[in-house]
Amino acid sequence: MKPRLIILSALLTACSPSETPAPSDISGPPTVAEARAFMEAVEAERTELREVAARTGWLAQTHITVDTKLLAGEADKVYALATVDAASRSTRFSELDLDPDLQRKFDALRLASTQPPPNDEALAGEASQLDQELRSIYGTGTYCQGDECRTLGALSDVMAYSRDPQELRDAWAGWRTVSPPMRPLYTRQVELLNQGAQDLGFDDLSDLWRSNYDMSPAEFSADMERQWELVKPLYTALQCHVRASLTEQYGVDVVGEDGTIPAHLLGNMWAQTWSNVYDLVAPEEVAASYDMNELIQANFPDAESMFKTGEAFFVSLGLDELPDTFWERSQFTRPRDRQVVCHASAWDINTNRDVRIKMCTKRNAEDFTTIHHELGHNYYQMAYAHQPQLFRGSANDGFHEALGDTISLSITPAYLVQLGLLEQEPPAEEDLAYLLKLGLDKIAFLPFALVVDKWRWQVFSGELTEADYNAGWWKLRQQYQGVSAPVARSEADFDPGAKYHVPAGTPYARYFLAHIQQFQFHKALCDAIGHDGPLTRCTIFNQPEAGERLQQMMAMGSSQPWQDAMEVMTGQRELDASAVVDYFAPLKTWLDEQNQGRQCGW
Ligand code: X8Z
Ligand code: ZN
Repeated sequence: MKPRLIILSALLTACSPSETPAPSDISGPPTVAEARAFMEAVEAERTELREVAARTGWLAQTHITVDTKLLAGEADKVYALATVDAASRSTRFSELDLDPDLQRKFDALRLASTQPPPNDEALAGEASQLDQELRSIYGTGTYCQGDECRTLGALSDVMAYSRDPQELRDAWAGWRTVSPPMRPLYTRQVELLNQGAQDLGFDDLSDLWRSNYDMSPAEFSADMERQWELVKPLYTALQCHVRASLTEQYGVDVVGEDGTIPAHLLGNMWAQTWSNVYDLVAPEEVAASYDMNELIQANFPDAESMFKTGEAFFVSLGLDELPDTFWERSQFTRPRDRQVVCHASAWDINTNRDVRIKMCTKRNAEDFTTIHHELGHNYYQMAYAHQPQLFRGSANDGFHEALGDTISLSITPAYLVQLGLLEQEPPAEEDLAYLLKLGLDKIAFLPFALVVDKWRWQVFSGELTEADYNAGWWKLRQQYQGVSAPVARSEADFDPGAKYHVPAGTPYARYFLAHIQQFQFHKALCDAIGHDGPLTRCTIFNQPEAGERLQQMMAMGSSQPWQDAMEVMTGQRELDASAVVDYFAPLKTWLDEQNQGRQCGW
């Protein structure tokens, strides 16, 4: 069918009942053959509806208007309703003894929607429009003073480069004026999606989200906590040194004395990655001889050239070039003439290699890394496109997020030399600088990732109610990150909403997993190519053997438990944060020396 006809037919489906057989059509007890036919019909329907939802979603996010939101919401509703409806009808087969492959599809169907609406046309419509509205408030949000309005992009630049605490505080608080209107919408969305999760037999949405890891939700939460305990000493040491350095820079009056770091001083709008304050925390003896931002500025004339270099890395591993349509249809920079959702994302519109990236790329180090992150998504999507519909996904959602980051861990000085960005590899003494810079991003990120979903798990389970949304957020920020609000907060604020993934409804535990998995993957690939010496100096650039391993894992999609995919990649079957601890061991030694005589902790 031509795409135009698919769109028409899918929108018509909005007004007509689903075509898969309803249980009432069927007489007699369920059979395995019937279950198989049911699943085939479900997968066919999902393939079609998903493409329409992806196309309208792309349009709504790259051109936010009343109409695009409406159409995207409608397509999304049809797709989500079809999913929950099929899942509820699939219970007819739950007592059957199905082969593991088919059983896995039925399990996947129940978990397929991370935002499941109630199985009701009107309520599902409401949920989809709320979703569009929340995304749009975030995407179009600006902070205005008089006639001058600043976007998140402009405010983020202040957070990254300004060293004036007053200016930083203003940008920090300014962005958080965007989210309070989300609060009632979010509260209603939680109600609706919890009902949707309950319709599918889960306790609530937290139970559903945590059920997607080939283990029980309780086991998953316990594993997250266990991994956190492993890296906590490393984080505490980093937080302590950074805090002391920031106190030297800004003084006790600004930093305070309770052991936490005010969230506006860390170089990032959410204090989730800290490498932008590298210059403030690195003493002269660990100074780097090059500045990645400057290298990017000097060597890449535009965003597209940064993407080309990213693609070349994947191609050097033996993977395919990106299709022409990628270059024609992607959005690499912020358009001047319309409103878009700037938060970077990678899309697979269909299984016919129509993959795209939507980004408002800036020519800096952070976005160079993000490009590799996003390309990782697209390469993963192309690798599992041949799988049946319900297995078109990563082994678990952390794998998807880890893929491109794993490649980024290979952006070493040696690789920069090969690219011609650096003349020669810096001496071994500079390894510490590299490690500190990376640690400021990767180690600092871990407790932040925990906070975002611990907050939502509490909200979904009812442990945290609307009356305490903001207080609950800051309690977790304080507890895990040792970070505090620089400006008085109250329940008139809705600070979780100022982080993209909350209004967008994207689960966040995946990034916590990814920040561990990528170090496991990096080590395994470096071992596989016979790398000798510190892992900080290993790059898999130009190593097709590493590419083959990645491809083999990606091609599995979600057809097997993630532990199997982990084994293919690493020989291990568990998530293992000791890979992070080992990678950063020299940094930990150095941090402990720096911290001697300091009062650490909060
Ligand atoms: O959202 C993203 C990607 C898209 S999946 C740009 N990331 C998280 C974030 O920005 O908060 C990547 C790392 C964490
Ligand atoms: Zn991602």
